Amino acid sequence: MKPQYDLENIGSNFLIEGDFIKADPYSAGHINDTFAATYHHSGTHVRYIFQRINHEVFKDPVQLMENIKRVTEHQKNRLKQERIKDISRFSLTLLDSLEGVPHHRDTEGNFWRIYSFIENAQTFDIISSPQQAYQAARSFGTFQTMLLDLPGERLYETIPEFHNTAQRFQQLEHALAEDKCNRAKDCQKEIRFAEKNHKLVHVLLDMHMRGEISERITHNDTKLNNVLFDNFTGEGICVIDLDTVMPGLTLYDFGDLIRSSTSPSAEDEKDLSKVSVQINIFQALLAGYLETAGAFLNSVEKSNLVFSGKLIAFETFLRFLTDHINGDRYFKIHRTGQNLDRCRTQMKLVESIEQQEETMNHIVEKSILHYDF
Ligand code: ADP
Ligand code: GN1
Ligand code: MG
Repeated sequence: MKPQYDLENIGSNFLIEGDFIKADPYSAGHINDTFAATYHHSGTHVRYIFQRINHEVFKDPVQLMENIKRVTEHQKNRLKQERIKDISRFSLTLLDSLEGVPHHRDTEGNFWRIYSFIENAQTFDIISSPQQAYQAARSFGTFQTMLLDLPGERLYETIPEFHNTAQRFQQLEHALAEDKCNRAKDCQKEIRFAEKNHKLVHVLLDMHMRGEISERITHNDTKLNNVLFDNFTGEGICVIDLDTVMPGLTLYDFGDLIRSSTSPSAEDEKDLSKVSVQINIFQALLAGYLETAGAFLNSVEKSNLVFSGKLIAFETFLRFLTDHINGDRYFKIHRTGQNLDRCRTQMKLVESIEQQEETMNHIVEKSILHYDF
C-alpha cells in the first residue's frame, strides 16, 4: 500500500469533527486501500474508515458511491421501521464531503470515501465455528431481504458482467493465448481443470435467460470477511464492502458464502489437505440463509444452492488463474505465486463440493421441508 497519501488532508475535505491524530493501513481485501483514522473530539478519540476506491477496477466511482448511498439509506429506513436500536451498528454510515457528496476526489485523481468506524466489532478471514457461519449467512440473507423493495432506478452495474462465469472463462482463454509472463507452462494441471469444468459456466446464465431465476439486488462479494461480528455477542451485525452491490443473481451470493466460509483454511493455503468443505459448517450456513432469505427464494434457486457454491468456487478459480497468468494485475499479492496458490484452493473447493454434492443436496432438501416459508 502506498504510504504517501496525505490522509489528514483527505479528511479535511469531509464533514468530520475534531482534530486529526493518525491514520494507519487497515486492510485485508484484494482491491481497495483501507485506513483507520483517529480524531480527537470533545475529549475522546473517534475512529473512521478511510477508503481509496480502486478506480482501475471500478471505472465510475461516482456512480458506485450513489449506489452505496441509496443502499445504506434504505437499510437505515428499514431498521428504523423495525425499531432497531443503535442503527449505526447495523448499517454503514457514510460521511459527506464539504461539497455535500459522499466522496472526494484528490489532486491525483483518487476517489476517497469515509465511513464511521463501527467499534467493538471485527471481521474474520477464516471461519472458526458453525455458529459464525450461521451468523454470516443471516447477515447476508437479511441484507438481500432488506433490498427487495429498494425504490427508484435500477442500481448501476459497478463492474459489468461481474459474475458472468462464461465471460470469466473467455478472459482466461485470452490470457493463455497471450501468456505474457510465460507462466502457462507451470499451470498445466490447472488449465486442464478449467477445460474439464467448462460445462459449469452457462448453467445459471441459461436459467436466468429462460426466466427460471430472476435478477435481484445482490451483494456480489459475500466473503466471510465482509461481515462485521459483534465482539461480545458474536452476532453478525453489519454487511460491509458494498462496492459490488448491484443487480445480480441471489445464488451468486450464497455460492460465495459457501466458497469463502465452509473450509477452515486461508484462501491462499498451500497445504491443500487443509482445504475442504465441512458439512457441519455448510449446514449452519444454509440454516442462517434459509431463515432470512428462504421466504423469497423460488424453487429453482433453492434447488441450486449447492451448485452455486461449486460455480462460484470455479469462477473464483478462473479469476485467480487468469490474474496469475496475466502477471498479477488485478488482485493484490504479497508474495510471488500467491494468486496461483489462491487458484489452487478454489480448485480443491470445487472438487470437495463435487465429492459431497449428493449429501449437501440432501441436506438442502431436508432443510427446505423443515422451514415453513
Ligand atoms: P476491502 O475492499 O479492502 O475488502 P472492506 O470494505 O471490506 O475493504 O474493509 C476492509 C476492512 O476494514 C474490513 O475487513 C473491516 O475489518 C474494516 N472495516 C470496514 N468498514 C468498517 C467500519 N465501518 N467499521 C469498522 N471496521 C470496518
Ligand atoms: C475481491 O475486495 P475483496 O477482497 O473483498 C474481489 C471478489 C473476490 C475476492 C476473492 C471487486 O474481494 O470478487 O471474490 O476478492 N472483489 C472484486 O477473495 O473483484
Ligand atoms: Mg472486504
